[in-house]
Amino acid sequence: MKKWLMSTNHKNIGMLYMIFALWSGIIGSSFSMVIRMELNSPGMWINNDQIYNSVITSHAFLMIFFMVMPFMIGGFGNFLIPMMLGSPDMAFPRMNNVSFWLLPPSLFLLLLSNFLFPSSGTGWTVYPPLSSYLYHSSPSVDLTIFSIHMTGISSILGSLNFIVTIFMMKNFSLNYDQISLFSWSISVTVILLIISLPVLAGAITMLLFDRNFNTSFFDPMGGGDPILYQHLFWFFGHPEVYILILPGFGLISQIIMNESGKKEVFGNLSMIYAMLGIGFLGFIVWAHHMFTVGLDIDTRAYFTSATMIIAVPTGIKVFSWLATYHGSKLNFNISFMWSIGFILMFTVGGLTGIMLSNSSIDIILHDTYYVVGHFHYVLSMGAVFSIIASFVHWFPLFTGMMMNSKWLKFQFFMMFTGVNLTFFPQHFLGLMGMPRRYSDYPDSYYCWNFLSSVGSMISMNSMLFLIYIVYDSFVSKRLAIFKFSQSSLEWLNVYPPLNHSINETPLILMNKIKNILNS
Ligand code: HAS
Ligand code: CU
Repeated sequence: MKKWLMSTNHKNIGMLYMIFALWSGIIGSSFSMVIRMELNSPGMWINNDQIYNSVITSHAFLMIFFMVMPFMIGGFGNFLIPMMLGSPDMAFPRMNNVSFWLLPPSLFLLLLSNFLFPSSGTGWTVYPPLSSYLYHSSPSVDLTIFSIHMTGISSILGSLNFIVTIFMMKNFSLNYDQISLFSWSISVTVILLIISLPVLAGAITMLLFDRNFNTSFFDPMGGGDPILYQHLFWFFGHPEVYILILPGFGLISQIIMNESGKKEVFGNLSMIYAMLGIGFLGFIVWAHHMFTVGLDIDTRAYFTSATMIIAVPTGIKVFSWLATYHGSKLNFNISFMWSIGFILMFTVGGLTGIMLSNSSIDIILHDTYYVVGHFHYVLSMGAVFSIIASFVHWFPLFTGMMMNSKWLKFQFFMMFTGVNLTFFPQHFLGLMGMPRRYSDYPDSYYCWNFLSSVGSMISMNSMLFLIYIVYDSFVSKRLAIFKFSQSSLEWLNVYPPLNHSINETPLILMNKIKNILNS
């Protein structure tokens, strides 16, 4: 056990990340259920706005930093990328272990911040003056800041590891345009992380100094400026949302390539350029989160136009996925269903993003539930769908087991219904003027809020069902029938044929898969 926890093997570390992300996801979803219970009907159940705001803050931090990022980058990235590149392991295996082990103490600090009063009710943006000492006088915000510092260090170390691995340790027979789209998506993601995270670290350190050491970076009383914090935060924050979705794009590309039976995704090279384009554009649009702070009209015109341009590379990706499926013989299996669900729902979220990018419209919709609807379509139905899609897709490879495919299909439709019922009504609430981050509302918002809460219960139950399906696959010991097409075998195994570090894996049945592969 101890050997496994201290392992430097990329598959063991990938497993640790996935298990960690699963637990954080369970805590994060529990917080979301508290939110939906509070908003189920008018009136206050929690009866304390500070606690309500701390719940939404913890929900966001847990889902972003402790669920989506560890699952996609740490979990799938570690497990799959060395295999896809044909390298024996990550470039810095011991640093890899350190990256992982920075996360549990970081999670601990974040959760600990909830036990102080007032707890951190700042939202994930941690804007001053709300987050300043005056309005959050306990050490809770300091704990949150330390927690973000630690995940930040973890992400930077992980990013350096991936960038060196992908560009220095790929098999020499592969050109850069031949490495898998998932490897490319992780490369772009980690570059975004390396550029944007230090800016966040700077901002929260300045905030820490404002809170504890009498500086006034963000305090007008001492000549500072709270808007400066918003610029620094969103210079990180906008690239961060692409950090959350780009690995998902890569994962979905692998699945679609596999399920279509084609050798490559349609427009493989333009897919790479589209990701690079999204990554670059992501750095020059940050003020679309700040249209209401009093930017002048030219600045708003610039940020509106620049933001809208992102629809072009994203459209290239969406249409290329559809073109890959076009003309292929589809078998409606579970990987296919999740991938189509991803494309449809992510596009809905993307289009509402284009609505919000219009600064004049955003002045009305900013800080309403319309924004919440937007980002849950791209996150809960984009990022999370790509995680679940890949989880069910790669599960046989990871564990050697098969899940019950009929149950999985039912679970997909349950989840699909649940999340849409949860988040589609939130657009209506936003258009009606319901603000985000409030724990109570007038009766006129009751109907859509009630439906949203019902939807959240359906999706929560479907996730519990998925956990049961995983449990069932282990106890019934349904041996994996190898289901990957030749094209994905080439990406995964040909360079060299699965002969690396296989014996160190904790997954007992991996060797059986290896035999099937080599036969
Ligand atoms: Fe976003 C707020 C705009 C993508 C996540 N976003 C958020 C927040 C999060 C988030 C978490 O401009 C809230 C942060 C907070 O706590 O305050 N977002 C966009 C745009 C895109 C976009 C333009 N967002 C994402 C992704 C996310 C994410 C991806 C995470 C995974 N977002 C905004 C804006 C706000 C915002 C405003 C601030 C709102 C406010 O007031 O606070 C784009 O990347 C989306 C591109 C994708 C598509 C769909 C596929 C493209 C096709 C091509 C044809 C489409 C065309 C467009 C030509 C566009 C199919 C035609 C237009 C029509 C409307 C028909
Ligand atoms: Cu943004």
